[in-house]
Amino acid sequence: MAKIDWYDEFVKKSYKPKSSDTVVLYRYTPRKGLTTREAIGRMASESSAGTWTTLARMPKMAEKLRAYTFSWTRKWAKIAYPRELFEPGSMPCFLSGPAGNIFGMKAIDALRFQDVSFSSDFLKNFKGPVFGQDAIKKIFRRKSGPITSVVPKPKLGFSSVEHAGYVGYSVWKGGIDCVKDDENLTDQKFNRFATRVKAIAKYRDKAERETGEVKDAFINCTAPTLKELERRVKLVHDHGFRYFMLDLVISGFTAVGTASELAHDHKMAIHGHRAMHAMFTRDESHGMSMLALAKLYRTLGVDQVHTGTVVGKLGGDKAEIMAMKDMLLKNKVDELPGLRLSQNWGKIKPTLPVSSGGLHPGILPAVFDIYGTTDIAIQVGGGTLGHPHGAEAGARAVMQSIEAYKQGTSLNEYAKDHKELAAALEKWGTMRPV
Ligand code: CAP
Ligand code: MG
Repeated sequence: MAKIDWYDEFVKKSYKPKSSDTVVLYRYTPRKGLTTREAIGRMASESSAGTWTTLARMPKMAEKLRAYTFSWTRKWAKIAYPRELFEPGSMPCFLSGPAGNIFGMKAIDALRFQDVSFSSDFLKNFKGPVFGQDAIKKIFRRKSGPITSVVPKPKLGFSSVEHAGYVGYSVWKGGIDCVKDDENLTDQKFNRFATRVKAIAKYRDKAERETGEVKDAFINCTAPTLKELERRVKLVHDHGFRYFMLDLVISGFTAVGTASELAHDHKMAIHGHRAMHAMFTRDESHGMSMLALAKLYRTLGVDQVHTGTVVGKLGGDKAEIMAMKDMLLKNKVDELPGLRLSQNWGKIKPTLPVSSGGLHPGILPAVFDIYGTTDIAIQVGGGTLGHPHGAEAGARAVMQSIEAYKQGTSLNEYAKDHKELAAALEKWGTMRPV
């Protein structure tokens, strides 16, 4: 009988990945009745150059384009992809294979893209972030972080001028670095994008004159088309901002690539929001890990990306967050079995993790402990604007909490002669919102 499929040719225990190969770590659950080999052969085949049946004619190149599952258990599999498979510098092309059809194959009940180890050959066609962690020094002219921001709350409703004049100006005066747009604010009728950019620039200049500090904003340039994205980034740039914000997942990888080009052209930093990530990062047996997603964004050139809080209102596993922040901040990381692959970033700069979502002054120390550093970015929306004495006092309470942590003083002790922090602690204590 003629052989029908050739999946088995994609499994090779003796294969030693070449230094130019890209390796992906998958967690997989084969369909009942299928052997491990049948499952992992399908994964390597369908995500590289194979198909479901043998073929009448094979091009010469086919052999070179073959991926191999070279290491596996019944739960984890590593697949090596040759460099020739991918268009240099194209994240969409890369994802179309290892993150493509295999996720829908009947043979695999569940599949998770846990991490990828990019070769230096793959990375050389990506520029990475313009600033990354250097933003602390180069943009804000400080020796250490965190970079602080506040999102107007409620999420939507403020006019452009209230957004800039009430929230922006008040929190800048209270010591915060940036006002940040919420993810679902783009260019609505009640708060037009262009008017907001102008108003934020005006109040930024006033706050900078009055405080003598550098102030900026994460203005959401997420747009319906790439042309409009470009137009919005240009407007933000022309108003003297050093940052712009992009909602990464919903905008798509081509948009992130485009944004990175714009950031390099204009010498700007990208604040990366991640709305929609939890649709596919949350289920630990299927989808893609947040760690892997964040790695794609560092590669593409996002200067700071939301990574979670552990103690705030949104999900996020502590071990994964700790593994992810090292992956984002370090130049080289080692493998952590079942969680992370090793990565050497070469010349690609770090990406700053952003901790946000249900934070308030009472739990900031816990966040810094988890991240092991204050050189990250934090966003405290409700936990600033819900302060009993208003936005500026709320901002002061956040800054006081940071200062106490840096001095190694307990919040309760510090609050004795810092009334804004005392009022915040009275309202929220160290509660962990759910
Ligand atoms: C936080 C926030 C952010 C989330 C996003 C919100 O506001 O503006 O969008 O942090 O989640 O809309 O919830 P608060 P993540 O400070 O008032 O909670 O950072 O996990 O991507
Ligand atoms: Mg938000």
